[in-house]
Amino acid sequence: MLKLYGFSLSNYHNKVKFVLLEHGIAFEEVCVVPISYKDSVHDARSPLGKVPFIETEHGPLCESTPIVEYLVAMHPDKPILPAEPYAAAKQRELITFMELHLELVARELYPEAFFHTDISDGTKQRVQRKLQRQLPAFKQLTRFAPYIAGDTFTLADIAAFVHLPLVAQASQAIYGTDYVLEAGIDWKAHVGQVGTRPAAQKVQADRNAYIEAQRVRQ
Ligand SMILES: N[C@@H](CCC(=O)N[C@@H](CS)C(=O)NCC(=O)O)C(=O)O
Repeated sequence: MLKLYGFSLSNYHNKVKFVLLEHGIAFEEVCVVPISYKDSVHDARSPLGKVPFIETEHGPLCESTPIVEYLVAMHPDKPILPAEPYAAAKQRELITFMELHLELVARELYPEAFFHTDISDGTKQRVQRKLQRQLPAFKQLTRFAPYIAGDTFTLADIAAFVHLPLVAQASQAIYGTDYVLEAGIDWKAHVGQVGTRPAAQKVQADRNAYIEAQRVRQ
């Protein structure tokens, strides 16, 4: 059976986990936290020590995008992505845009926004400029009616569900303004809509349990 390595706080881990749950693909989840993982051994399964990574019948695989693409190819019976090439490419476009131009940018804020570790003013200014330009650009690609690309739930909604709240909460914490909302993206309504799905609820419940366990430990 496929093994998914990562932890329930990780948005990239949760993207893959959501896909697996949503499409009823059997998997075993193995809890691996990046820092302790990096400290332990150099592991060719994920050489940068990032999560998620998977173990398959064919071998290991890291990076959430090729992992999802592998699932698409391995499960042609499951509608993870549309069969029509342009429709599938439009979903990949949204996901790439979110991850490259929003999440990866906002990620520089996370140490201070979420983990009590200061970041420099220079970083804050640089990230602010990018988010204020790139969020309105992203908005132009979306519909949110009610799903990100229209009236149908897609893979891009799974990515939005795990990534957009972090971008929004990080900008709120650092700048006092939710730049996602400011760009006209009602991410809370979207999270509410997607959050009705059993797979989303499982991902969210596991995430909350992880946060609670960390809180108790401190
Ligand atoms: N591009 C990677 C990003 C994965 C990623 O950044 N994962 C975070 C957790 S959300 C991580 O492992 N961080 C630890 C590190 O970068 O050392 C993917 O799509 O899988």
